Amino acid sequence: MVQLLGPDGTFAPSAAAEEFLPYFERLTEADYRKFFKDMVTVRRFDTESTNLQRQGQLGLWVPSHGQEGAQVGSAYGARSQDHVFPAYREHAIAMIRGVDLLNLIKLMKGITHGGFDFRENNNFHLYTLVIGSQALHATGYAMGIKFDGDYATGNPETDQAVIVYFGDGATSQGDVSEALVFSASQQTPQVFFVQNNHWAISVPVSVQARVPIYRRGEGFGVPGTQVDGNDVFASYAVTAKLMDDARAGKGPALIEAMTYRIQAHTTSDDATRYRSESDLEEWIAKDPISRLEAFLRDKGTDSSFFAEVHESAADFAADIRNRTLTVTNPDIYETFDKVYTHPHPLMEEQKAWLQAYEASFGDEGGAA
Ligand SMILES: Cc1ncc(C[n+]2csc(CCOP(=O)(O)OP(=O)(O)O)c2C)c(N)n1
Ligand SMILES: [Mg+2]
Repeated sequence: MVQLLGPDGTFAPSAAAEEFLPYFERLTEADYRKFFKDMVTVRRFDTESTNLQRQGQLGLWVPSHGQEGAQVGSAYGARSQDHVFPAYREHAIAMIRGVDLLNLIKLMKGITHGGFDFRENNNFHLYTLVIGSQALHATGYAMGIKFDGDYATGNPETDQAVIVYFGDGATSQGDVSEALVFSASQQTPQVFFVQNNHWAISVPVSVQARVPIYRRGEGFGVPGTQVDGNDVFASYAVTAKLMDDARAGKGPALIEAMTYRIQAHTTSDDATRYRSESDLEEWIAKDPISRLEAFLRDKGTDSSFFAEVHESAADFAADIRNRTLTVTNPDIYETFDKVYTHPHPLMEEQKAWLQAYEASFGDEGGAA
């Protein structure tokens, strides 16, 4: 496993980390601090969103608590021209790509179909709740990049690659297998990033995979690398290298980031029914934020830095809360306008039917 930072924050690269070290060495003190700030901010946002769900503001929330190391590191491993295909708990990656996180809130409030266009959001694509289907979207997109010749030209500023995120459970889906087959045979410029958080709702990863997940790629011809997903530096270095390789035309790669889902699967799940307290404690001890904090403190980072980060994260969460409370429901007729990209006669017909039905109630008000 590739690891640079141990659970106690000691910098001790594992043997497997050697080929990725040059990527770590590019990072500056400012980058370390940025990684830390992003992890703290998104965890605070995640807690606020969970609270908003508990208070009846959202239909559902999907926590990312514990997975910030895998997400923040890998997000910085992609370049702005790359395309990112998330599953549904990649909040840190959305934030780093410049997505207004209120759009995620609106999605979980059930009032948009995603609410943003990837072209306006630094190539961050729509959240996908159908397990694994984004792997096919990503491979299709990467095939497009290949056919258009938008990679392997030798220009790092314009060559593109794709990164797709999914979970350990998703690796059992046919869609993911098909995406790997096509990616290998077409040698697409792409990285498959698996966050192995050890659970697919209540099903443990030991039931999903008899071999470590990073080895699953090999059978398809996609080489795999296992990384400590709670080590933000390792996640960054491995992703940055493999995305560079993909952009340069060296073919696809699979990364398995070992992490843990500290909260329940979603706010609709009760994780105490299927997992042990001792497992949880073991993983809390490997927390990605506290290990980077230990590293930074050891380097002499002033306490005021940590206080400022927590304060700004609280402000970020307060802003999300305030804006969530002002969000209004969209006009019901918009539903018909957003099924197709262009006006569609069937949608016009259905919309007219609903309008006539509503009007039939006269002044008593509509059924909707
Ligand atoms: C095609 C499909 N089947 C089943 C579900 C129900 N479902 C939602 S999340 C989930 C588990 C996914 O686990 P994993 O891929 O490990 O991702 P994680 O939520 O752990 O990040 C399942 C089975 C779904 N959303 N889509
Ligand atoms: Mg999982």
